[in-house]
Formats: sequence, C-alpha cells, structure tokens
Amino acid sequence: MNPLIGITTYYIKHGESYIENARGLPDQDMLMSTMDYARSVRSVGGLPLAIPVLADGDYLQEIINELDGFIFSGGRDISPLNYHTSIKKGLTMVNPERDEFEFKLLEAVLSAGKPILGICRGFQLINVYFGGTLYQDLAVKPASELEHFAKMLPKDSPCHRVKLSRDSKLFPVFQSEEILVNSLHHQAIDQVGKGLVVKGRAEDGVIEVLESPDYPDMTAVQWHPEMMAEKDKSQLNIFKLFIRECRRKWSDTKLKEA
Ligand SMILES: [Mn+2]
Repeated sequence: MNPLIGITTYYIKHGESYIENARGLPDQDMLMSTMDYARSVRSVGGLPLAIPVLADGDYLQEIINELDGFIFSGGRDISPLNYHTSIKKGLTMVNPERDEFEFKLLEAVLSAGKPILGICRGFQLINVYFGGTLYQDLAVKPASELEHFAKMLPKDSPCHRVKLSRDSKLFPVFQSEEILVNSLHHQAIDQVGKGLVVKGRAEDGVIEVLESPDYPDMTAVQWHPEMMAEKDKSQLNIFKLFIRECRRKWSDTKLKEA
C-alpha cells in the first residue's frame, strides 16, 4: 500500500506574482508547492498530492477521508491575529485565506487521527493551533547571533545544530542527540501551545522540534528536511517515519472495518 500524502500549498492571489508572458493571466489565482516535498514523499514510497486552498467544508471532509497523511508545508508568515497579538516589526506578507484553510484542515486531520508532518510554517501553524504564540521576527526578538534565515546558502546546507531530547521520536530516527539542519525561518516559537512538548532546540535555544503525547503520529520541525533529503539521507528518515505511521494507521483502520 502506497499512502496518499496531501501536501498543503501556497495560495498565490491573482496579480500577486503575475509577470507578463510568465505563467497564467493577471486575473488568475495559483497554487504553488516546491518539488522537494513531492520528491521526498515519492522517494519513500508515498503518493504525493498537492492540496489547493479551497474554502469548502465538503472538500475538506472528502480529502480527510481519501488521504492517508498530511504534510503542512512551509510558506508565508501566519497572521499574528490568529494568536491574538498585534502586528509587530518584522512581520512579512501573510495570507489569511491560507491560514483559515489550514487551521480548519489541521483540526479535521487531528480529529481523524491521521498522521501529520509539520514543516517550518506547518510547525508554527501547529503551535498556534494549540494556543501557542510566535516571535514575529527573529531579527528583532529574541536577539541571537545565530542566523536562522540563511537564504545566502544552498537550500540543503546545514546552518546550525539541533539538540534532540533522548525521548524524542526523532532520536531513533537520527540515532543522535545532535543533528545539523538547514534554517530558513525568520519567525520562531515563543509560547508553546497547550499539550505540545519541546523535543529539540537550536544552540541559541530556539525551538526546532515539537511533539504531542496526545497525537503521537504528529511530527513537527522548524527546519526543511525535504530540502536536505536528497543529499543527507538521515533527513529522509523523517519521511520514512511519517510513511510508516501512515501505513500503520491505514492497516489499523482496515482491521477495524473488517
Ligand atoms: Mn533554525
């Protein structure tokens, strides 16, 4: 069985990225996803599918029923209004439609008990969903010498260390307490959401791994394993773990139905 894996996407509103003779027309909205997610999922035996931002309750329920696992992908900043905070210096573009859709999707996936992999924005989305907050810009607060928004490096280049807890589900994946990760985020977790547990931090204390005892099939990381996976096979193990969880959930469900 090859699990069907839904991957959330950018919602690019018309006019936003239109360049004459590039793609589409000035009055067309677009969805966008980097190929890294699809390639990583495919290389571990999953069937990757992009999920468009469609504000329609039936659509949500149908994809929940049909898909076996969900990747909440990277992207723009989450609007601070979602964590009841005023807009602060350093916030960049937000997309309220995507925020609203993904919070609804996350709620539905959690209640269906299907496996979740949250990456970067997806990791932050999970924290906000559980009532946590974010630093709106690491350049402003908390000040650190570490560069977490390393756009000057290749996408797969390690930037800093992450210290994993020995009881993290990622510890057996990497078989190490210390791993090297890329870093392409300018925001970070401030207050941790209810029921979430910090299982990994960067050298400067920035939270990079969250887990939940209530949702053991949820993995959430601040870095981008999908960008590193081609060169660093240990990062691909995160996807292997996720696909294993999807297969197990799928066969548990089939057993119950039988
Ligand atoms: Mn980082």
